[in-house]
Amino acid sequence: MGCTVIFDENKMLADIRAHLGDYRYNHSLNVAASAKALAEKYGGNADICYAAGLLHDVLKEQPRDEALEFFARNGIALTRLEMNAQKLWHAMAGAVYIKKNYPELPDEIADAVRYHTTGKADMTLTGKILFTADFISADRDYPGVDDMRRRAEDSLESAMKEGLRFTVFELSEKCVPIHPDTVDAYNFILLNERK
Ligand code: DGI
Ligand code: FE
Ligand code: FE
Repeated sequence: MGCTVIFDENKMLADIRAHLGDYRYNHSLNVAASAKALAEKYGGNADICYAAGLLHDVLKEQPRDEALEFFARNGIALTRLEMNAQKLWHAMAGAVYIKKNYPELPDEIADAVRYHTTGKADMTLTGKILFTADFISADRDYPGVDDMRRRAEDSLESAMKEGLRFTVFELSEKCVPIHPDTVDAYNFILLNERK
């Protein structure tokens, strides 16, 4: 009772299966496995991190029109930058979706999903674990993934610092706007580094 998470894995699996193609479905299973392993290593709640991994991209394939309607229906106002950065929508919409459809799950799951793409300053342990798991899951195969996996063995902060540095670098190289939460996440890590 009390501290037990009401955790229906089959409900989540059926839900993401219905929303996602094979590629993104498998990615979600892999992120869930990585998030669980990181939780075990860093003292997080393995069930909560696993659930966050399963659900983190649930609305990644939502069509543009549906996403805009979903925001309007749920009273979510997008900033001008967010309106122009469709890649950020699935994190914002996913968090609202989880709150509505999984009232039995703790709020930190929806919160971790909300910030899994941008990060933010001073994230929860679950948030850091999900953010890192998304970079190192078994399906990831980008130049530098081995370095990210080594960093994740060392500390979540080391992996997040590199992930955020990489994101800021890539976006700025393509002249894509950087969300204030991404900048806040990056600065927070640098300013709180143990020297
Ligand atoms: O959903 P995934 O592909 O698994 O990964 P994700 O949710 O981390 O999304 C990564 C994408 O989000 C990537 O194409 C870059 C984009 N992104 C991340 N931070 C920002 C951003 N896009 C903008 N415009 N601004 C950001 O700060
Ligand atoms: Fe995502
Ligand atoms: Fe993802």
